[in-house]
Formats: sequence, structure tokens, C-alpha cells
Amino acid sequence: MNTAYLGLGSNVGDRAEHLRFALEALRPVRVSGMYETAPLHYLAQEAFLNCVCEIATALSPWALLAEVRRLERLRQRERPFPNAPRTLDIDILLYSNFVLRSPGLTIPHPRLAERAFVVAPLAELLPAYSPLLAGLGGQQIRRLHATAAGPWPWPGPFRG
Ligand code: PH2
Ligand code: MG
Ligand code: MG
Repeated sequence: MNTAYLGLGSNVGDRAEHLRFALEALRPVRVSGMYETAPLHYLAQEAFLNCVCEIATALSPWALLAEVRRLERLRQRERPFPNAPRTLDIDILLYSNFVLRSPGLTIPHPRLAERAFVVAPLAELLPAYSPLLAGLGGQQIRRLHATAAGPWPWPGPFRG
């Protein structure tokens, strides 16, 4: 088994329902709080709901990527241009201690440390990792914490 951290985001349609669908399929061990976040990169779009979850997986990184793409497609995810609005986005942030650089998959996620909407929920699950995320100031993370959309009506971790 490997431990992977996935970043989930949605800003089209019933955002909470898309994330709930993904979490039910992924059966995470732990889930961060849910954050309502302003769009980054492509700004002319609606606010996101974001969270991070931890999964225990027997899938290889490539098989896991195929699985999260499958879940995105099940929510009619469209990719008209980079950073376009999306029903469901699932990014592999970390996969055990793997470092992988290839055209289709980079682990750790290459933009992880630039993104408060990833760093803040990830720091909830991995507090010891957060000092390594040098790209973000603590103030930016605290500000995001202040906008957390919780408490999230999530029944708790799936086990087994
Ligand atoms: N995802 C992006 C681009 N911008 N902004 C927020 N707030 N949340 C996201 O998940 C997000 C984004 C590309 O994946
Ligand atoms: Mg993404
Ligand atoms: Mg993605």
C-alpha cells in the first residue's frame, strides 16, 4: 500500500455534490476541511470548493491518475483550455515518497507550494510537511483558514 494525498476542486454546478461523489469513490482515510477559495490563475470564474484527502492505495501512480481522470469524466469534466472552470478536478499532490517527472505526471505536484487552496488543507493533514512548502507565507495560509467553508457535513473517514 502507498499513501497518496489528492487535491480536489470544483467550481461548476453543485460543487459540494461533485466533491462528495469523488470522496465516496476514493474512500479516503482522512479528509481536510472544506475551503471556499477565490479562483487562482484564470480569474474570471466562480469561487471553488477545495479540500485535500489522504488515501491508502495499491494503484501505481499511473493507475491512480487513470482512476482520477475516470472520476472527472463521470462528472462531465470538460477541458476547453488550461485552468478552465470545472465540475471536478482531482490532482495527485503526493504519492508516498515518490519523485516522478514525466510529461504526463509530475509528483509532487509541480504547483503545490504556490497554491494556498492546496497548502492550507494539506497542512491540516500533514502539519510536519507544511514548513517545507516554502512558496507561501503563513499569513496567506491563515487568511485562507479564515475563509474555510466548514464545518463540512462529511460523515467521517471511510475505513476498510
Ligand atoms: N484550480 C486550478 C486553477 N485555479 N483556483 C482555486 N481557488 N481552486 C482550484 O482548485 C483551482 C484554482 C487549476 O487546477
Ligand atoms: Mg488542479
Ligand atoms: Mg487537474
